[in-house]
Amino acid sequence: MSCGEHRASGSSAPAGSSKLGTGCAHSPLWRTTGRASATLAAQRGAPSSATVDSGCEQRPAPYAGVVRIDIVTIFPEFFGVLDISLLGKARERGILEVNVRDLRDFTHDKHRTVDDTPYGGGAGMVMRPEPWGEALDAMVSPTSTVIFPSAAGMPFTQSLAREFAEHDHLIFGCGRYEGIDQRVVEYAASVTSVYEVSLGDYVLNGGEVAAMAMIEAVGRLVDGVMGNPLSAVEESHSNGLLEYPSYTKPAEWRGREVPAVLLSGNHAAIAEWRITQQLARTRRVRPDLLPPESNANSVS
Ligand code: JB8
Repeated sequence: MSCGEHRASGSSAPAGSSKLGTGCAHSPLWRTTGRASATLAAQRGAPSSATVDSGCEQRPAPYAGVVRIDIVTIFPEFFGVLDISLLGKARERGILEVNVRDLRDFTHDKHRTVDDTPYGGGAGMVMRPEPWGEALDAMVSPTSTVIFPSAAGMPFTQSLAREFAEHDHLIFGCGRYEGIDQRVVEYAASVTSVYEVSLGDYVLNGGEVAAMAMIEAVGRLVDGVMGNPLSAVEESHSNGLLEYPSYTKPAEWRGREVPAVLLSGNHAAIAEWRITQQLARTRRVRPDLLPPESNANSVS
């Protein structure tokens, strides 16, 4: 399963979501910030990347193209860190274009209300659908992918990050309180592909931190975001095993020595040692990543 297939078929979105073929009734507000848009246009005709069959599972070709990211949130200041991170440089160079939009700008009442009490009762407040509808209408197009961080969503994985990195336009809808009125998700899914995605099995106070994590995971897969565009950016999950331990100078530190094999200059032995370390570490802390038969006789 390659990311190219995902993009071509648009079939990877969860059930209930769909792509609008043509004639979107909504006026997309392309943020035509000259330079980034020019880069985007130049990249439009670029062939999509293909999967390279390297024998490893799901080893993708280097990514190409520009990814545009819109973030809708009631805490726009949360995303200021994107300016100072690794991704900040990519933004400056127009490889990534990130726009943060304040949900309250899509309200019309004096108090810029974004929440209301839940139908059916219960604790907390729910985000009203109207501002979300207006926000989506201002930025969504049939080629957009809308992502709602949600504790009730599908797990975010490296393969989902790879897939998102191939999309032209990602919209992150960051909920707060008890979440967003579910009709907003249904509406978005009637316009384009929609994903409700969970960072993991724990509960956050809102979608912002989850969106930030996903943006970092996706951003580093976009060609040119990292210093070396052809480097193996996948690291820990490139072969489905956890990473081997790393060491640097000095060779002895506080009585602890670097494993001798790493100083041997024997590259075959080093490669074998690293794989062995990966397997041992994975069996110890993440046996779920190994095929079932690998765990059949493991004691713990
Ligand atoms: C309100 O735990 B989470 C998460 C929690 C949330 C919202 C989004 C994500 C919105 N609470 O991943």
